[in-house]
Amino acid sequence: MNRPCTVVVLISGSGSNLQALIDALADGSIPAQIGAVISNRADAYGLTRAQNAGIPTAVLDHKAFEGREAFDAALIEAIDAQQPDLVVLAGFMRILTPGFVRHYAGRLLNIHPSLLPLYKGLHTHQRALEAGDREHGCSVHFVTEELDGGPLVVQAVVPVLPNDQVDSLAARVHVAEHHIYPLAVRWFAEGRLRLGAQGAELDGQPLPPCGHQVRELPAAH
Ligand code: NHR
Ligand code: GAR
Repeated sequence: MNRPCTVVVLISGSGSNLQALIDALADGSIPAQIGAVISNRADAYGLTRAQNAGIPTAVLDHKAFEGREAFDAALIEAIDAQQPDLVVLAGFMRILTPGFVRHYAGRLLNIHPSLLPLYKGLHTHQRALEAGDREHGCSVHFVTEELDGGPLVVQAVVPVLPNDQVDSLAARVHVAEHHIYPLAVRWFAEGRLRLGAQGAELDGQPLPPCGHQVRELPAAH
């Protein structure tokens, strides 16, 4: 068997997407392992989740560095110590420099809480509610220099319900995130997903512009 795919996960907060990856990798059916979890915030609960799973952690506080270039250089050093095949942004809240993004070209994924290209940036649930959208969701994409603009891999669509508030809508999107991020990591680890010259490819075929669409999510229990 080939060497499993080593993944480094970058977080800033709760780490529920990290937990979904930990859980998805637990039974060994996905040929991947998380080599380390790195947070830019010392108080991120995701660090506790990693420690509970026996995964090494590191904290790199961006405020301790003089500018984004210096922070990203230190981040690259910490990540590359793991020799990762894949780097996963899971609620990581710092914009990355072009040099960082180029260094990990084709092996850097993000999950964003909107149906990209709608609502790049922050406060996505509020913006979807204010626009009166009937559907919202989340997107996994390869990270490029264009913020939230890299090639899409998979999107999950969820309904916006009549009485939704930011919290209720965000919770529904989170369930979907926890489904599609492990799916994308599985495809990558199995060697099925790659970034080609024209965009993301699955099994050697170009994915559609909005990526693989998921609408029927397994019922929540
Ligand atoms: N970096 C690049 N170059 N390209 C992308 O597509 C990136 C990225 C870094 C992070 C995640 C992204 C999201 O999914 C992501 C995608 C943070 C901000 C932001 O404004 C925007 C988008 C994303 C993450 N961050 C502020 C900053 O000044 C800080 C905000 C905070 O600390 O709360 O870096 O939404
Ligand atoms: C997720 O909803 C993710 O899509 C979003 O932050 C949340 C992190 O949750 N990412 C961004 O907004 C990136 N700017 P988690 O820490 O529980 O995985």
